[in-house]
Amino acid sequence: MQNGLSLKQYLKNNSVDAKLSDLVIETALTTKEIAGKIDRASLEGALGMAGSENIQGEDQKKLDIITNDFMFEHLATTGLLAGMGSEEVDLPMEIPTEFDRGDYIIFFDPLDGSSNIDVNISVGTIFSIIKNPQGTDKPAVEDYLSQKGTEQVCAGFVVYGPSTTLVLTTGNGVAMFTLDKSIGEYTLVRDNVTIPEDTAEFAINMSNQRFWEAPVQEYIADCLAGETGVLGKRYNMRWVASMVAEIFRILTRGGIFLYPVDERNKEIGGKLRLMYEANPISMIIEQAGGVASTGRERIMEIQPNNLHQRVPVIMGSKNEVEKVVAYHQK
Ligand code: P6P
Repeated sequence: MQNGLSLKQYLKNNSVDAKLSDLVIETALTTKEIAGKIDRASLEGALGMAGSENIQGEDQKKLDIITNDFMFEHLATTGLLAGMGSEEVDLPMEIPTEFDRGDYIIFFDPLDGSSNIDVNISVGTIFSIIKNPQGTDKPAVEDYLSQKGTEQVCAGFVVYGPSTTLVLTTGNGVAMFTLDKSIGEYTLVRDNVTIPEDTAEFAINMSNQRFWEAPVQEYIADCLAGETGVLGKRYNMRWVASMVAEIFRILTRGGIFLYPVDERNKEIGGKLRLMYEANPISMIIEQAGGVASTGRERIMEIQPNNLHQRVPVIMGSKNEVEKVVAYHQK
């Protein structure tokens, strides 16, 4: 094990609650199963469409459903959860009566960026863990939504890319673990990850430009104006269309990721979902010294009102995100 701590050792060294540590380890175990399934998908006919839609109205890939089942079926058996919420399932998922319940609720997007899976571009799993607020065996829907993102006890994501890497925070900084497939263990490769406060690299889907609100239109136009523009520097652009890949890059070399609300989706609040995309990623970004905003408010201060609610997302290098917030205040 390349001198890196195992995930279990890391959690112990950081005095993480024993039950929460067990839940993180079981979640990580499920992502190893997902990684193996993705590796073999093209060999097993698991690529392509499932022929169904999720509550988001998105056509589901076979792997969206397969990975969702992996997460639910394994985590339900751990006795560590009181319930789960998934991008792929309309309502909160209860723990089957044959299994014990625990103190936590987990939200997950089992396969983020799945539109990329058939073209062999990085995808990921994102998860957010909160305490079950009432401690009941069967949390009510309100119990899933009563806490803001600031109340998360753990957030993480896995990038299934050239390497399979877990990015994790339990509230004391951000750590990265690469899956050593020769031994099947996540191995610590970076601890106390911090995002450079400045950047000259933005990530946005430029094809939506005509639909954006004025502040984002103005900011991106100023980026494209380069050295002679008001921002006074040349910007580079990236767009992978897989949030976990963009965020991993930003954690590694800085940057700003924007999925703003636009004319087409402003009635529903934006594209990305609060509970299992924006909140967990925001916790990681903030724990790494970055900023995560809607442009008008801190994402983790939003009071949830729906399991699948959507929010605008502008996050990454502190000084750059604060510039974009200033554009919204003009
Ligand atoms: P677009 C993937 O579907 C996702 O939820 C994020 O991972 C990604 O950043 C975004 O949507 C891509 O959206 O409109 O470029 O396909």
